[in-house]
Amino acid sequence: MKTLFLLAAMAASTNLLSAAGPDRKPNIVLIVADDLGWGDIGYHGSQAKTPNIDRVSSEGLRFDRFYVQPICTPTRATLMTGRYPWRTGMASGVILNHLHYGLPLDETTLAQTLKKAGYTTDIVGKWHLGHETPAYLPTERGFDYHYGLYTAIDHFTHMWQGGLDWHRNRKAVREEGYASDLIGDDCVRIIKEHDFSKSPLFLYNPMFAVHAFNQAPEKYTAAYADEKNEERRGLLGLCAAMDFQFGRIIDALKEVGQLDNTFVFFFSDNGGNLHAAANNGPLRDGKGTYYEGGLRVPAFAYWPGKIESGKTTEALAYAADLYPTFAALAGAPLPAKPLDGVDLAPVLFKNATESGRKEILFLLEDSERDRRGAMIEWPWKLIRTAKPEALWTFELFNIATDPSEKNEVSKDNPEIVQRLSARIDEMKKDAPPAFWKPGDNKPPKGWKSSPIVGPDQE
Ligand SMILES: [Ca+2]
Repeated sequence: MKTLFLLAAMAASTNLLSAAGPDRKPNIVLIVADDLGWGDIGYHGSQAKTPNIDRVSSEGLRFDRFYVQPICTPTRATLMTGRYPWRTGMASGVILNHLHYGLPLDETTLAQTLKKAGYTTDIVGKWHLGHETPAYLPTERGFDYHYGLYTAIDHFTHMWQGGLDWHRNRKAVREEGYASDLIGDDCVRIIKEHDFSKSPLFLYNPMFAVHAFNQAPEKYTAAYADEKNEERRGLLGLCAAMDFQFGRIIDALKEVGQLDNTFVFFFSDNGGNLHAAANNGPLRDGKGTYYEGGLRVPAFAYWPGKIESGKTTEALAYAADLYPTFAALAGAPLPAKPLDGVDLAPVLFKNATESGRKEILFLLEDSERDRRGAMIEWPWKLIRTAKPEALWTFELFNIATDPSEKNEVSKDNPEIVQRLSARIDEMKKDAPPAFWKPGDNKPPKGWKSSPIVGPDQE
């Protein structure tokens, strides 16, 4: 008994030393903007002013070729599993209030993996990977703590379709306040209260900014009083809120003396929504499409003293790459299922100009009614679309020389079209059917939201 106690005490003190000593594991802070367009970030020359993001990214490494899926749930599924969302049935559609599915429970989430490596794992913001049963909720998927929403909300009332979607650790909470302010407050609180001598922190902050509705308090829209389009002014206010809260997180890390021991990564979950006044700059189209405006997003990494300041990389990267990258930083074991990501460490820390990634397969809807897929095999991008009983329609672009996708060149390159199309078929041949079915974008007739979204009680 005595020996056991002694061993336990030794183990505890060893953990303490390794957490606080020179070989301590870095904190990981992952901030994900929602629907932020390529042209709505200050450093891309935008009307939107994002001074904090501009400054911090200029002191880190900007990713110029960072790709995601074109809508919310598929990108988040990619991020949490390190796997293409079509491997998990999550590539099509988003999990709306009335839908019942969630990220399959046999997937090992990024949070579970980091937890195994000794991290405290907190998520503050939007989950969007299932809310039907407690088993789907973030606190059952590797997170020690969750605050925020499961699906979508009005930024002020935190309601959606008549249901309250605002929660703290599986308890519905009614609070006053603008969602971005409350989410930012909680991130700052977590950083200030965390005992970094006991465990490194993984803070995942999927913001709800800048997602529609385009609502923002006057303090965020005041700088844009000249903007006459109300939708656009609201979006600019959301960008200001996003940037302000981002800045507070960096300041909090500095205040607690953890900035030099924290790896920060920022990206947008998909391109800007052109139906909600977003701007994707010179990129074509936006959210929900396979054009660059839907898939190529602002992204950067920041770690003072570890990542060289003032650079932009052209290395091809995809949301799935963050899983192995974070796991390697954390010294965490990878899950048994094969990942679709590459460790970005050589790009981040050794100035490698290539990530090793050669291709990315995107699938949005792959049902009997509407089939759409896209494949990047650098520098080519093939988009293929078909309606029932119809042959594929192909579009091919050289996205290295034609980033705005103005020149469709499929007719001139039939071999490339054929190769990439065959590669899509090959990659997805064992994919399970998508959970999302045609018609799922609308609730069934007569459907009413429960007063609280998800299984929570007040
Ligand atoms: Ca989104």
